[in-house]
Amino acid sequence: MVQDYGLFIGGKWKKSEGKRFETRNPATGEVLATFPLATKEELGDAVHVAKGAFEKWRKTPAPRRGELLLEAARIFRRKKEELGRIVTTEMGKVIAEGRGDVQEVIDFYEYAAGEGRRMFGDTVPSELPDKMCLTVRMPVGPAGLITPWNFPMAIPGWKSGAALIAGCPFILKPSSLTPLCAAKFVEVLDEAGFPPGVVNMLTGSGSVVGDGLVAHPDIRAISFTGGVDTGKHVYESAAKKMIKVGLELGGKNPILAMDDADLELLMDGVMFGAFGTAGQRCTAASRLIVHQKIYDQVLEDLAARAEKLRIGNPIDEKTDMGPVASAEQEKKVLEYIEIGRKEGDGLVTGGKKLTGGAFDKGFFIEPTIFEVDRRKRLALEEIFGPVLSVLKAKDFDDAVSIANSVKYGLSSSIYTTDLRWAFRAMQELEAGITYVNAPTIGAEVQLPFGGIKETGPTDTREAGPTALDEFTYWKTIYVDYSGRLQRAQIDTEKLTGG
Ligand code: UN1
Repeated sequence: MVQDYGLFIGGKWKKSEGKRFETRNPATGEVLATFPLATKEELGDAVHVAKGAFEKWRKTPAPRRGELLLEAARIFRRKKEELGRIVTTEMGKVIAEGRGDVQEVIDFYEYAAGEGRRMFGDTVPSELPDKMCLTVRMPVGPAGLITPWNFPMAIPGWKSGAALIAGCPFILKPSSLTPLCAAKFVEVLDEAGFPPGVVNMLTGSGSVVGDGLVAHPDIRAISFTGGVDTGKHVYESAAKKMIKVGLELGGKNPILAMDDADLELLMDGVMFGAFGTAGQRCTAASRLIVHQKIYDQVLEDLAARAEKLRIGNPIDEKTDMGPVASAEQEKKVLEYIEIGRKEGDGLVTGGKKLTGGAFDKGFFIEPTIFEVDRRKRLALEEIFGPVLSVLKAKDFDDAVSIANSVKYGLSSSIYTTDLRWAFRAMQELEAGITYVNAPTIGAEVQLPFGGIKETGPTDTREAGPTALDEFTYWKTIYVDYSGRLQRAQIDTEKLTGG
């Protein structure tokens, strides 16, 4: 039975006045549930409720907030299989990755809960006697979390875990391709017992809910993961309010393959990095930059490996790659394949939509590999699908210069058995993340995640200890216990005797 969901506001599911939309399985076309397009008034209600809840939530001791995060992590663990299957059914990633999506929430909630007992500030010596100086983190206020469809549990998990432990209630606006995952996500938080108004979820359009959150005076932080154009728009609007903004806007992530690389290891990494999640990760390995000495060998091995991948319904444990997430996504990827053909890129394998039988019901595209010249669009633009561009490099320096020639800077990787290349790559690759002898995907939650250049501003990082920066500001506190007026910068002679 198809369930009709409402909006989650103030700890309750509320009926909406808005029109409804359907969410579907991208492998089968089956309708999974319907959701409302929240109205402007409903957005106002949700922000009002979140603002009210902030007063109590910010005063709840952080270790107590952490206990609720741990409780949520326990429920996510108990429901991991059920939720993992929903991720796969609604978004289309293979079931092992669907489970991984949920695991990433468990990991981060446990990590963030611990932060509730740390959240370290500094104590700093004063220049005056009988005076103490310290810094503490303060929650900024209600936050808007705008999340994509490719990690429909994990990304809401990173953003909400950090907001919650910091003391900020939030309104989650999930992608309209994966509202069911978001609904299941907030159901877990509800079961964990977060106070009413701390957790809220509004489905709807970017123009009403997304823009509405960014512009609302009572929303004090925005965390957005999505495309560059929307990200820039969010950044500009948020700047008008001078609020905190976290942005993660994609990548064109390179794997550098040096002539001394372990080729088996490289092939395993490239297959997982390029075609895992059907290439629909911000961190996907979408460029393979190969040293000329091993280029022909690599190309041959790649085609053989890609052709062996089993494409099909992602719920089947044996499937290696599922569909792309939507008709729109399929159209975009096929357009890029067409651009590759027109620009004269050499098609190594794949390049077609899969049709016939069960494929006709979903959005299946062959794992596709092109030989690409470094100045062509397939070498520079994010595709967000199962399309890998292979580029030939003269040597290490040439490989690095190709790697750094794009507008993005999220993840990067080098395969080499020579320490010198590995360490130089760590220094020279322009990216927020560099892997050595591992693909560009698979970041762990206890480390900062984010990029440089047009991937996003460098002042915020999701995950890791830096996650708190998105939702807190520093307060500096001076405590003078001398019992008299002491003047910094002026009463210096008394101390020096001069
Ligand atoms: C993303 O694609 O936006 O590092 C996030 C990874 C995952 C997260 C990807 N842990 O590939």
